[in-house]
Amino acid sequence: ELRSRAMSSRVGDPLAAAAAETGQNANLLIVEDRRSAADRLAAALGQYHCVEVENDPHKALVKATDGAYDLVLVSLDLAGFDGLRLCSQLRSLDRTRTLPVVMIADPGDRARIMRGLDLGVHDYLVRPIDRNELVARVRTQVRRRRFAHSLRESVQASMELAVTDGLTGLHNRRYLDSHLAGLFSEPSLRGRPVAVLLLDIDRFKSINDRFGHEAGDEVLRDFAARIRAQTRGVDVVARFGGEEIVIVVPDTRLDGARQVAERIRERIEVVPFPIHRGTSTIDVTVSIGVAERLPGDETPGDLLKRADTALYRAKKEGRNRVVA
Ligand code: GH3
Ligand code: MG
Ligand code: MG
Ligand code: MG
Repeated sequence: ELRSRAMSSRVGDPLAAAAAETGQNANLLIVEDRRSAADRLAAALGQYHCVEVENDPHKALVKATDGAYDLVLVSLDLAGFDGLRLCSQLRSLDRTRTLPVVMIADPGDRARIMRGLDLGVHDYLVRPIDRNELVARVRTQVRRRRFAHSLRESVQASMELAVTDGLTGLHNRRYLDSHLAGLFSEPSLRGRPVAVLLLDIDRFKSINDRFGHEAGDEVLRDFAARIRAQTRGVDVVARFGGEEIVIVVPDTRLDGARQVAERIRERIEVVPFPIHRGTSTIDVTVSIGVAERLPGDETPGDLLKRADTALYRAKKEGRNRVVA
């Protein structure tokens, strides 16, 4: 087996970012069993990339699925093996489906080149290979892949932003609304018990007034974190409004939900909240209204309204309490 690490990884190099832009410094796998041909490819591409040569197509497939490569060059003429089969495998496996593949073919290979392109192979080169063309075609594919990756990452990031509250990191109102809508519209979920807790910090306005809006934000963040810590992964915790949080507790009746609420209420009351970056602490309490879904409920609004009524009673009865 012939290996050549023609260029070491350039992590931390100030040129690395620029290299990413220009489609350089990629990890390439060359599948070619003729040593002189492999050497020529490795020499040309090794100037710009990290190159590895593999002469066994079966091992090449395993390596490619490990995910360490940015592109695979496949010679169609391997001894006793149709390189097109490897291309086809790379295109069909989940882990390599988007991995760029470039075929290396002989002039007589037109039919197989066409079949390869049909399979979705990204590009090809015909022998004798022009060094500059090889470098340019590989660079184009590496750039395309990196662009697709960065696009996907930014789409994921903005999708996450769209359903997350910036201050607390909890789900936002939009996420909550669609989650609740699902609980009322999905046939498999409509018959299941579900409870909601509506939490509202007591006299939060006076916290802002006495200690500043920044301290109010610190309390809100800590409040959210404590609630997250007191709930399970299946519970959906969302910022409902300013200092109000909704918790959706699946497969739970009123009694179970009341216990969850009481545990949270106590957790807020007993442990003081640090403010001004931990230089002092204040006591905070929370009022919680709890409701469970009833057979007559048709919309999330019906359920939330009962939780809101219960919260209103908790406030009226003196705050720092749970009403179900
Ligand atoms: P209670 O609920 O006990 O009746 O009294 P309260 O003072 O908490 O009631 P109210 O709902 O009237 O006040 C909520 C306050 O929360 C008003 C608003 O200025 C403040 N607030 C809303 N969002 C934020 C925020 O993101 N950060 C800070 N610091 N304050 C916020
Ligand atoms: Mg409020
Ligand atoms: Mg209020
Ligand atoms: Mg309040």
